This record gives sequence, structure tokens and C-alpha cells, in this order.
Amino acid sequence: MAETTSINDVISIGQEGDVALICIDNPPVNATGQAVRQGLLDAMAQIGTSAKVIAIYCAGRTFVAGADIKEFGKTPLPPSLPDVLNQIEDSEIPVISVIHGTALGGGLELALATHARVAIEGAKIGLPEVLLGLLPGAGGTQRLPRLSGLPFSLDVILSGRQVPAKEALEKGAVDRVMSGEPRDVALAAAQDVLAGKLSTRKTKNLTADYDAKVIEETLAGVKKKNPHLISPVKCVEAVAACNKPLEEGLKVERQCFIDCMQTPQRAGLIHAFFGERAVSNIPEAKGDTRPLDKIGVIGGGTMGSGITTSCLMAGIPVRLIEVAQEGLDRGVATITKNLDGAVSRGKMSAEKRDAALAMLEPSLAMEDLADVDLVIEAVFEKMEIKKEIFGKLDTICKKGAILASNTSYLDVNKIAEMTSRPEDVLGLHFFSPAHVMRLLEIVQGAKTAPDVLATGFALAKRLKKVGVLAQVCDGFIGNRILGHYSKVNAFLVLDGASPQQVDDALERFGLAMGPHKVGDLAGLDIGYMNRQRMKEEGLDPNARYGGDVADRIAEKGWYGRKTGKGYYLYDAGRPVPNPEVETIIDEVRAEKGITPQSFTDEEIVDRYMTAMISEAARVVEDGTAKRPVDVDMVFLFGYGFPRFRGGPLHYADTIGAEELVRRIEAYAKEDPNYWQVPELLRKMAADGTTFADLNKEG
Ligand code: T1G
Repeated sequence: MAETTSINDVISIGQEGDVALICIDNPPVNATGQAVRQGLLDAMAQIGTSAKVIAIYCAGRTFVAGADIKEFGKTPLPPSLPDVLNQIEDSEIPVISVIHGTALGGGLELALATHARVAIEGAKIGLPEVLLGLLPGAGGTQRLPRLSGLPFSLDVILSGRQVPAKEALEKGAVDRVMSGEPRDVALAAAQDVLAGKLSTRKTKNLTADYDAKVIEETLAGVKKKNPHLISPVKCVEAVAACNKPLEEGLKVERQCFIDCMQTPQRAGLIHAFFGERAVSNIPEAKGDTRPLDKIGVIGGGTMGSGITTSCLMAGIPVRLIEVAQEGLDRGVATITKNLDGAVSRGKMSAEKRDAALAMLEPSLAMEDLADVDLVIEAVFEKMEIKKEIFGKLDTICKKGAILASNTSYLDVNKIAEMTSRPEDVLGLHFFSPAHVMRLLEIVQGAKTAPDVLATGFALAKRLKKVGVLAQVCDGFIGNRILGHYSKVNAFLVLDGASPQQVDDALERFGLAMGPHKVGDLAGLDIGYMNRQRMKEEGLDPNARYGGDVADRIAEKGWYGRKTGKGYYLYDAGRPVPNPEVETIIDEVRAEKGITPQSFTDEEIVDRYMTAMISEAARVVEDGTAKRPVDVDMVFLFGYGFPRFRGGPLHYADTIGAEELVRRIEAYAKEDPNYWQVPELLRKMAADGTTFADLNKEG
């Protein structure tokens, strides 16, 4: 009968004859925290020569998913993971590992340091450190090339992708794929080692198929693909040392790892990792929820068909409503095209696409929404239209059905007032293209019931989206902040910068696309209509108006990509600045008596980011967003903000509240109406708090 010895809270040893089974049990993902690292060393020492083979496996949902990211940025506690893994590899007794779930980062590195690896069917392996601004720092850059060659190793390390067990077996990263429970497989595999049926060898004794040309080409590729990022370059530099003796290669890897650990990019990417999880880790997202077995979507336009596509891809049947057959057919065609695109991108199989389409029920009758659990209205952004629709839904939909609007800035409370059930109403603000963008702003109405709000988060999870709680205001979190800082671009152009200079400066800062290119992509008519709405509603009556140039462009019917002409011309492949825009800019400057000044890239970025941060601070200050991290995630997942910078308020902490106040006060001399110091920022400057501190306060 097996005896079990507990080494510490997370490591135990089971002895069965000549087999010693080391079990790691460190929920939730068996990360190699200090207790795991120390426990592994103590377990090896305890086993000594009492066994002829050692098998390491994990309890719970997965094999080791990596080093404990929560330890990063703190003083490292011995023993280090590389030291532990080197001692395991140097064991005179064969040591094997059994992988289930996901063996990632330090978890795969643990497996690579053992003398053979067995994957349980369905398991995946990966080295995702590059996604955290790091690189495999416990031998992964040295051992994987020795087992699986340079091209595969570079692909896995630079993409951070998860590799299915079958592919890992083909590439030699694992030695066998078996089925069964981890402990049973560990025992069976260990007995096969004893019986000579499973061979073992030390990875350090293997030689990588080194090719300097592959390294050179890969290095050039990563520098071109991500000019801002440090860790991909460091990944290649570390792998390039795999042709040295292991000890030397590990030293190079360690230095590259330390270089990455100290970068703001590592802090930003880890903030993004935990932030994505933190935004739904709130009381409002927990508790009872309502069913989500069938959804109705009203509107087959871009948003309605995108939302429908997202629900169908998540396996939720959708009844799509339009007012006319032509619109309905267009919606179905768009949904079909979206799903075909998902198949061609490898996001879903053709069978799943067919099954998804079979769950789509187009209809021209709103009465067909009588039995759905949730309706998402995605029609034109006019309050009158929405009020009319919600009045009808109130009479059609069953008791307990949730009524949601996809409005991107209108007052959800006013919409709810059109029903007898305001407690069943909320905003679900998707971002276009809705089947691709992961952000979902969940807008809480004054009377929204708790279980309705929690169901919004449950929907986000089912759609694999990042649900962020927002309170009602004009534009909620993202569009409200965008509405503020986008004026800075207009002011910069009026005061002397060119649209292309603004775009180039911000793209060098890390934005995927400059604001004028984004406008051309989205359609300049959208911004034009919003500016006219703001004028009609008398919003910002005393503010400096920056829309003259944009208005004149739109009034010429130049809406950007969709008309082939906007800030840029699109008929010659790559976009080129539209020379007629320069003429418009000169005319407007002359009319306003503006003498153009020059701006450096740094000044453009400072103004843009300071404007974004100041409105973001006000959004946190007045409670529209729960915490700074919620604003950060809105911008990472909805607005293409560079992930390695962590989000606007994580980035703000790298500048500091005191400096931000100084900058805003300096800019206010030019335009005191636009540039105003948020009270929260002034308070933070006075007491030295950071946005990270506010996140902890929750
Ligand atoms: N460290 C600490 N906590 C972690 C963690 C980790 N590595 N991975 C996950 N968690 C927490 C997570 O915050 C959440 O906590 C809970 O576990 C469930 O996670 C030396 C230096 C494994 C695919 O990058 O990709 O090894 O919110 O919600 O959707 O070279 O977690 O419940 O409090 O994501 O089923 C490399 C990161 C680290 C893997 C599971 N490893 N994790 O996904 O659950 S660096 C990674 C994941 C490293 C070495 C280097 C996913 C998952 P809470 P979850 P999931």
C-alpha cells in the first residue's frame, strides 16, 4: 500500500515500491511559489536513494502553469527556480514528469528539466513569458532547443502560444501521450521506465541544432514586427546561447531575464494580465444570474450582426430582428461572412460554423422576442428610436427577460423609464467589430437589479469578453474619455502640427493606429454627427471648438476609407496624406488668426496622454469607473492602447501625480477651459498616492 509523506502544505511524496511520486498541490494553478520550490528540493532530498525512479505530477486542474506572477517585483525568495530545476536534472535517479491541463512557463521548464515527459491527452504546453514582457528564465530557452530544435522553440517562445500534446510529441518536447488520472499515469509511466519501456535522458546532454542564420533572421523579424518591445529581442538573444554548454547558456538566459524583469513593459504587461481578471472580480459580478439560453438582437447593422456573431460563436441561439427584409438579409449575410472569417482565421471549425448558423433565426416580427431571455437592442443612436423600441419590448417580452441597449453613450436610465421594468434594463456596450473586440462595458442603470447586472458579467464570460462595470454618463468610461482627449488632436492640428505628424508620434508611442487614421477607418461622418449633436444639446458651450477642420472634411463627403478619401487618400495601397486637408487647415488657421507653431513628438504625446489621464482621473473620481484598473482595461481591450504600457492610469503612475498637475497647469495657461486639474489628481499629488494604491483600496 502506498505511503504518503507530506513535505509541506503544497508538496507530498507517495512511495510505491521503487517508485517515488512527488505531488504538487498548490491551487489554483500550481504556480511555483517559494513553498513549491523549497518543497521540491526537500522532496528530492527526502527520497534520496530510496527509489529507483521519481515521477512528478500535480493535483487539481492543471500541471504547473508557471512561476508565481504575484511574486514578481518583490524581493526574490530562495531557492530560485533555475537552481531547483538544475538539481532535478542532475539527479542520478531518473526523474519524469506527467503533464495535464497546461504546463506553461516555469511549469514546462520544470518538465524540460526532468528526464522524460508524459502528457495526458488534452494537455497543452507553452512558454508565454513573452506575453508578460519576460522570457523563459528557468532554462526554457536552453532546454527546448535541445529537445525540439531552433525553429519550433523560437516559434513557441516568441508567440507564447499553447501547443497541443500531439504536436509537442511530434516535436520531441514530450516523449509520450497517455490517458488517465495524473497519479495513475505517473505510476504507470514510472513502472515503464523501470521495465525499460520508457527511455530517459538528461536534456543538458543533448545538442541543439544551432543555426546562426535562423537566429539572425528571427532577430531582424522581431525588431521589425514589434519595434517597441524589449522581451522578444531578449528571447532571441537568450536562445542564441543554446549552442554553448548549458551552464554558460543559462547564465546568458538569466541576464536577459533580469534585463526584462526591470522594464516598465514587464510591469505594464503583468498589470494587464491581472487587470483582465480583476475587472470581473467584484461583488456586482457575483451572485444569482438569470438564464441566457436564447438571445434576441434588434438591428442587423454592423453592431447587431457583430453581436449576433459573438453570441452564435459562444453557442447561444439568437433571434435577429430587422424592420425590413433587405436589412435582415444584409444582417444574415454579414453574420455569415463574419463566421466564415472566423473559420479562415482558424478560430472555429467549419462544422462549428454550420452549427452556429443553424442557431440563427432571422425575423421581421418583434413579437418573436416573446420567449427570449435577453434582448440586445443595437439600432440607430437616436434616443427617440430607442425609447419606442423599449416601450414595445416591455409589452412583448416575458417576465424576467433582460432588456439591454448597446448604446455607446446615451442615458440608459431614460431608456429604462420607457418600460414598466427598469430593474430589468441595463447597457451592454459592445465595441466594433463586436465579434472580435473583447471589451464589453456593462452599464448599470439606477434601478438595474443585482441579478441583471451579474448576468451581464456572465454573458461577458460566455462570450470570452472582458466585462467592465460602468455607471451612466455621456459616453460611460471609454467614449467619455475619448471625447475629451480627441480634442487635443484637433487643437494640435489647428496650432501647427499636421495630422500625419500626430499619427506618427502616437504610433511611435505604441498606439496601433494614429487617431486620424482611426477616424478614417471608423468613418469621419460618425464624429461629425456627434459634434453636431453636442452643439444641438449645448454641451461644452464655452469650450474651444476644434472641429472646424474635421467638419469641413466631412462636409465634402470625405469620410475616410469608405469614400477613399479623408485625412488620407486610399486609392494607392498605403494611405498617403490628403493634400487638400492641408489647404483646409491653412484656411481655418487664417480665419482664426492662428500662427502655427512646431511641436516635437514628445510634446504631442505629453499633451495627448495628459488629456487622456485627466479625464480618466475624473471618471474614477466621480465613480463612473469603479477603479483605475477598470479604465485601464477599457483602453486595452476597446481602444487599442498599447498593452505593454498597461493602460492610461498605469502609465500615469510612471509620470506621477505631481508632474501631471504641473503639466496641466502649464497647458491651462493656453486654454483654462479645456485644461483643468482633476481634484483626485491634486489630492494624489498632495498625499503621494498612486493609481496602483487606489486599485488596492478597490
Ligand atoms: N501566477 C500566479 N497566479 C496565477 C498564474 C501565475 N502564473 N496563472 C494564473 N494565476 C491565477 C489567476 O490570476 C487567477 O487568479 C487564477 O490563477 C485562475 O487563472 C520562470 C518567469 C493557466 C491558462 O503566463 O495563462 O513562469 O483571479 O482565471 O482562465 O520562466 O491562468 O482566481 O485570483 O486565468 O483557467 C508564465 C498565466 C509565468 C501563465 C488558466 N505562466 N496563466 O486560465 O484561469 S512567468 C503564465 C494563464 C514564468 C518562468 C517565468 C492562465 C491559465 P484569481 P485564470 P484560466
